[in-house]
Amino acid sequence: MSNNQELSVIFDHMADLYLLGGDDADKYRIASYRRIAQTIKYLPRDVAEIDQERGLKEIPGVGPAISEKIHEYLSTGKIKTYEELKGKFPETLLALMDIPSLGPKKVQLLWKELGVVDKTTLQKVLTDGTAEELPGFGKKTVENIMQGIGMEEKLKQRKLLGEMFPIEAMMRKYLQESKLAIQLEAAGSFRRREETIGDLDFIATSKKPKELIQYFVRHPLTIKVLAEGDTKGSIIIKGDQQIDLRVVREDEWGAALQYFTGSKDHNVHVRTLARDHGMTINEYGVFKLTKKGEKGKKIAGKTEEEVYKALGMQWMPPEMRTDTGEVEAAFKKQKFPKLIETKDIRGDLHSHTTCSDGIHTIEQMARKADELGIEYLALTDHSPSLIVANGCTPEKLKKKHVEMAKIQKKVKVKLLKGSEVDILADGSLDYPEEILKDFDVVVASVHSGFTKDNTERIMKAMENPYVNIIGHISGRMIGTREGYKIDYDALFKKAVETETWIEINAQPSRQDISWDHLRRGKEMGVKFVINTDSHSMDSLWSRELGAAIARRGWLTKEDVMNTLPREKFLKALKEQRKRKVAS
Ligand code: DGT
Ligand code: CA
Ligand code: CA
Ligand code: ZN
Repeated sequence: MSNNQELSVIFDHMADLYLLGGDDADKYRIASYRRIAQTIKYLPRDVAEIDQERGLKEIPGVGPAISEKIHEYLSTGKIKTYEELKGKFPETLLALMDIPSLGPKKVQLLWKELGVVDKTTLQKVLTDGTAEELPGFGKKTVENIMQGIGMEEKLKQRKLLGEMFPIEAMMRKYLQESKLAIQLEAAGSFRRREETIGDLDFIATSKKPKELIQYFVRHPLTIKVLAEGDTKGSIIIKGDQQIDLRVVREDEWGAALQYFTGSKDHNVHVRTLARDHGMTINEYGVFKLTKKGEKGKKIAGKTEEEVYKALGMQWMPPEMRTDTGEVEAAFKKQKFPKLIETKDIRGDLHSHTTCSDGIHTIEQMARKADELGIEYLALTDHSPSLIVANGCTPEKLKKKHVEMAKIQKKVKVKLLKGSEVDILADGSLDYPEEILKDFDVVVASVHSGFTKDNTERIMKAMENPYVNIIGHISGRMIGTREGYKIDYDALFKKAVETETWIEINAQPSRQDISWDHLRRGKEMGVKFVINTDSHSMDSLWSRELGAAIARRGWLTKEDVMNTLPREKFLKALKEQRKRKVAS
């Protein structure tokens, strides 16, 4: 899969390099490189496989020029145009553009005016005050860039959970195909569905551990073997992803899986409580402690359920192992909620089409939804004030709705007329009432004012009777932008009062609202919806990511409105509107 990761980076860099050269004339090309970078990153299968089976034309956005470049990469490992572009600039310059708040324009200025070529020279001009003097810079800009450097360093060695899904699936499939693994699972942060993931930790059982390790380290995408032992292998694959594999004994499978799933804090807490109850636990099993406090008889290890049970606890889904109360609850045999699953999600209430900044048409989105079994899909293009996102004017909306009615006859998914309407600075909405009225679903979101506290602004939007949902509540972008300030409790209270639903935005870099606010919201009575905020049909799968966020927040099907079957959901939507208008 990591041909995909690497190609995605290459296309993104090519767009950066054209911009860096000041090649604004090449807007079209730049946009198409950006688009293809996004598409490839989340493709469920490796481009090489797609190429062999059905051809690259299958991939949306791939025309002859891009197709040629991908072929070149697949056969030579390089793209000549890319190498030439890189040759025009200092080698270290490219990395600077990955720093949040530092786009090609700023990098170009820093380079040409102040001779900045890498992080060291950058740090220097940021701290000695010279950068501040550049046109378009200033104290605030400099501060933002410094913050950006910190964020980038934190994220550098980690990938977003959404980016890890295809990599994990690719490796799991490869290992399964060997027929050497009996049990197999990716443990660690991936199994817990953390927001970002460092390395992948596979655990397996096998009759032939050594052969399995040998097979593993010889994966075609391996670029470096870090370890190759009898029971443990560790590799780095293309795209700089570390993957570990441990082969354990069958009677130790549960203990190993539990141990390597973590979290570390969860494990430490479990071990402390085990000691208090005369037991000890490690990656090989659960053991009774002798009178002297030494490790005695082994009492469990084969399955995870058995391990927890021996400790006097009930088993819990890995997403809950955050050491935020689940350990005590499991000891007290408190009943855990039955967590929501991906298959429970029936509809998607936030998506974009070519009417605003989406890259696929209404028909393409609808057909993909059919393929994925999505029962209802709201096409919520941006409102006009969002110029960067090519917002939908009232005229464009009219055309869009006519087109939707036409497509609706050809597809199964129920298409809902929707909008992601901008919440303006004063909390009012970017469409007047006559237009809002006509939508089936209105998602209201903030897209500006990132340095302010936006609590009041969002509360005011919740009071608007036509707002069904608040989109991406904090505005954060993982690794590149902190969210603006908000008072979660105040917003939850208002959401319940005004009967406004809160979105769990499942875009891989957003994951917004973040999971750690969900339990509080649920306790206060908030209802949630899981949305993909897709800007392409290739993102509609990410409700799986939405389910993961919800599971980390202990949500059940009942907490999430779009688990309702179509008719019930449409009814709930109408009733919500009726009550909101009446109050
Ligand atoms: P990552 O890779 O940074 O995204 O996070 P993890 O959680 O996957 O961490 P990793 O790969 O270092 O270790 C995998 C699991 O192994 C971790 O979740 C818990 C367990 N583990 C690792 N080191 C320790 C340790 O020193 N003590 C305990 N109790 N568990 C550990
Ligand atoms: Ca890990
Ligand atoms: Ca590891
Ligand atoms: Zn938005």
